[in-house]
Amino acid sequence: MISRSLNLLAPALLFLLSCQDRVVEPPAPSGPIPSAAQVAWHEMELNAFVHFTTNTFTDKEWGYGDEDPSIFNPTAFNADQWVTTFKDAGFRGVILTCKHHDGFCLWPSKFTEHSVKNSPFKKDVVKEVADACKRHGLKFGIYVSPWDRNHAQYGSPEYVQYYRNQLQELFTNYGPIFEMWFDGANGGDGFYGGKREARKINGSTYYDWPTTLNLVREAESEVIFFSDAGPGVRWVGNERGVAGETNWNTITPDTLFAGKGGIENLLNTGSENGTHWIPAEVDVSIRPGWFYHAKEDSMVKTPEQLVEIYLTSVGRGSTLLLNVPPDRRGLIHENDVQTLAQWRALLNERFKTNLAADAKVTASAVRGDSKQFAGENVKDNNPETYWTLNDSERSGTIEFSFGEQRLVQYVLLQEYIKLGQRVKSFTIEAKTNDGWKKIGAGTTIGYKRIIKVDPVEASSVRISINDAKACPVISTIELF
Ligand code: FUL
Repeated sequence: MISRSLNLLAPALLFLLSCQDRVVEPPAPSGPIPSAAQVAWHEMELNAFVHFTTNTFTDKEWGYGDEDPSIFNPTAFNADQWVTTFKDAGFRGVILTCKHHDGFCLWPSKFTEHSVKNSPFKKDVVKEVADACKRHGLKFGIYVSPWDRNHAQYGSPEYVQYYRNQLQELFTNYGPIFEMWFDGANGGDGFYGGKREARKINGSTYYDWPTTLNLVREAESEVIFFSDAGPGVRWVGNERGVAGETNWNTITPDTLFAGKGGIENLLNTGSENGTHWIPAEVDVSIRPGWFYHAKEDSMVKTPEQLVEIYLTSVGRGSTLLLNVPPDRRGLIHENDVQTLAQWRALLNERFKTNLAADAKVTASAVRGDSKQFAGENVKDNNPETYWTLNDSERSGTIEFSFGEQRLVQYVLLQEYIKLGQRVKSFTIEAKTNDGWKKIGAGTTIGYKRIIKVDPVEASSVRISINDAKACPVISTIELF
């Protein structure tokens, strides 16, 4: 009898022992994965864009490049005021138009006379802003327009050399530079460039981007290149502040290039089976224009509009690049300062109490039944730990019980993107007094997904991952 029980117990004991000893391997990466610099870029979430040049003084959006530098005179210029305004709003970086299409340089470039050095202002705006960013702990990035309406040789190989010289000047003297933004305006096939006359260039070949990027990388190996097509981050396909509801960080860039038209929808959603990790960046202005115009003082977006933009950008796995243009004094206008502060207060208020933090977590399954991959990991504030399943599993549920009724309005989810973007479909349900109710759903998650659910009093919330490219790997879930 005793030996029979022992016979029965032995396998169970052996199983328990082997569970303790067994090392459960983490999932292998699925598809393209981000570089360390791209992960750091995702984590920034909010950056400020600054459009400032002669246009600020001529009331234009696209200068012709024939402006007299004497008009550039921001008499109360204060880069600390810009950067502290941005910092208080929660921005982590600033990208400055060092040169827009008018070709006017905000730094005293030795390669042109069309710059601050010939203005009454004289100061080096790029240095002022880069230094203010350092003082206040924000990263600094640059926008240097390839299209230059001032340069006489625009359209010829000499201009490309000029453009590269300027990049070298900037990367050598103003680093570290976290992101370089080159826009596609007048860069595509069949577009026209030059002062006030038509000058045809073929953007896909003229700029010879690979050579330029290699040059820049010699000075700043980790810099993130923004363009329609990447290679670091891609344009989101519109200037309204809206990333695709389905938003893959992956895309196949083979046939894409800066300035190529007709690819907006593709850029907006990315492709599930894209060959490269090139996430979308959402650039949008706080005002109708990119540059400051006094007539737009009353048209600054409201704090609520900015919350919506936050949800359709950061809340859809993108980074928001919000343009806030300084005025002719060289200051961020009072209306913009106010709306940014109110926006920050709204975000702090709406995402204040994370109900998941104290909830009891139950996962339908856990990879190798190992604690290392348990559901609890999604609420431990450690972005390096996650809940995941066995390799063959594409779906699973995780439930949060509060022990009492709580008002739920937002659900925040994060994938562990270092192992690739995986989730294709998910559903959110809440346990109300009338039983379980579906309160939200979505497709992709990526770095971050925030779903505004139908507000509901619930004692539990259940998130079901319905489908994924590989076993789902979820690093964070928060409920507000
Ligand atoms: C575009 C430019 O033409 C606009 O003036 C602005 O700089 C925007 C962010 O990019 O390509």
